[in-house]
Amino acid sequence: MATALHNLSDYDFDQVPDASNMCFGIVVAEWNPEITGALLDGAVKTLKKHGALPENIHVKTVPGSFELIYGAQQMCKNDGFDAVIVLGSVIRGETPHFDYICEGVTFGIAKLNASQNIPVVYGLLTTNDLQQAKDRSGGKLGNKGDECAVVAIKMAKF
Ligand code: RBF
Repeated sequence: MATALHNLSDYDFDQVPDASNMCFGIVVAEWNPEITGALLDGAVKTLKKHGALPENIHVKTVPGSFELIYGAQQMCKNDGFDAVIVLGSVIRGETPHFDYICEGVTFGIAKLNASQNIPVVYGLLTTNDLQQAKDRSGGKLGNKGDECAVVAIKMAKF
């Protein structure tokens, strides 16, 4: 979680394993594209910074965050991947829909982590407004995409 004291893009470079032999799947939601596009840029840039080859980073889009669960599950079936990252942005609206989507995606991704053979990294921004999402997708609190890339490399190594 990003806080005033923790920037999502801050980490110890030397603590991250070499990713040059790793293969990653990324599933990105199309809702709030300004945010999810920035999350994707951060994740890809950080994977490459640690040696991942462009041809070993496979990106697929899904309509909304709720579809991240199915997208990740399909990617887990691909034997070649070492980790899957899901990226989405859910912004609170006037109805309880926000809570249902967030809970559904969180539960779905948690279930995949307990049932699949590779890690699925949870890159879902759940914010009260657009500004909070901007702050966490390359703004003043860093980029959740960077954090997810680092987690994916570490968990792939695990
Ligand atoms: N998907 C997102 O990724 N982010 C959102 O903020 C978001 N808000 C939604 C609000 C409403 C009222 C509805 C009906 C859907 C929303 N979705 C959002 C889409 C959702 O994740 C999913 O794609 C659709 O519900 C179809 O399964």
